[in-house]
Amino acid sequence: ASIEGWYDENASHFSVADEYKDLKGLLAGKNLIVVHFESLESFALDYTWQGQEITPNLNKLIKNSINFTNVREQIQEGVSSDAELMFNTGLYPTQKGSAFMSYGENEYFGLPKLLKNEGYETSAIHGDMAAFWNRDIVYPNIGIERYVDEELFEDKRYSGLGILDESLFKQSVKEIERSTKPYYSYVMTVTSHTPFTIEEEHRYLGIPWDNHDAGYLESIHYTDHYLGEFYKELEAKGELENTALIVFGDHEGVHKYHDSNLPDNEKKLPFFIHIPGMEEMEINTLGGQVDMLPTILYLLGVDEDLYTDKVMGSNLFREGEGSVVMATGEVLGDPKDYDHLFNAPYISNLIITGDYFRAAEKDVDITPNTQMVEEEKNKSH
Ligand code: GP9
Repeated sequence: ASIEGWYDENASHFSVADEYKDLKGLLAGKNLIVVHFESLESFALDYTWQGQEITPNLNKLIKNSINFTNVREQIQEGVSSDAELMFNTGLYPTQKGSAFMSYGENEYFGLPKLLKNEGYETSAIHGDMAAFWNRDIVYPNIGIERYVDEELFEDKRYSGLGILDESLFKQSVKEIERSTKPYYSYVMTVTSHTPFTIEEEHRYLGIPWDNHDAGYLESIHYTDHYLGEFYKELEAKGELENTALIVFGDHEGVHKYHDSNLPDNEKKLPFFIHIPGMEEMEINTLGGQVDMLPTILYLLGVDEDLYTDKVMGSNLFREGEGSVVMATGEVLGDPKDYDHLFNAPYISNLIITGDYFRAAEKDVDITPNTQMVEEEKNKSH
């Protein structure tokens, strides 16, 4: 068995159910704005505090979106950087440490790189130090040409880990306006980062601060509020006419770091693609973060030959109920190709640690994992 063989087997994960065949190319040529939303969990979209929605703006956007409602967290120790890795490269995180930190110089397939080759202007905007998670090294390698880090922000008001998301979104409008169309703009929020100690003046829901979960809910609500302002401003400037807005939660927040009284989240993360004016469509296929990229590539109408030997997930428009391998190695769903899926994070680890896409030798043997597959199957069956 080899990595190439694994990719060949994975081809069936890209075949699309008949009802979704006409969606191919829906995003072709559009500007893409991606909001990587820090610590956003799915339960928060449905949750209310004394009748107030936590995420009224996300909920409104979803009404004109393709909404993937069964996507599970797959990050490892690289946390937010693993979410970026999966979204932009379609690889699973390394099993130890962070791929961004340890393998930042690798040759990567990247959504921004692919779009750049098609004439897109590509940028990332994040209110933190450029070197955090080694982003200043990794970004050029995945095709992000311009990285607007905290140094370049006009309004440098801090909260917690980085610059306030109010400032991030204002800065992002400016960056988007100055970008040549078509563009790919990756906007990364930070205010809803643990430990959720958002200042009183930014707590708009009025949840008593001695409520154990107030910090999480208030900080998510705060970022949602300015995402709503961001959207309005882009709309007013005519920037949304040929644009799709993609939003996803990078990893769990309140359930990851705290004992919480909030509803169980089952490791679900929001992921939706908003196109102004479209009718809401819900896709409930079980999947993970690594499936976001193949799904987007399908919607972009990219020729499959350009990515089926590089990205590792499944197209979420596939037939059937889907399946996912979690960071723990547990497989959810009932895949016909259990071994193939179980092996995926292990294969990805070989790809990243061996800099597979740069290496001339593609015939990498993957047999040592067979024993692990057997052990895991015995545990779960
Ligand atoms: C840091 C931010 C948060 O810049 O992206 O990272 P995390 O601690 O969630 O990995």
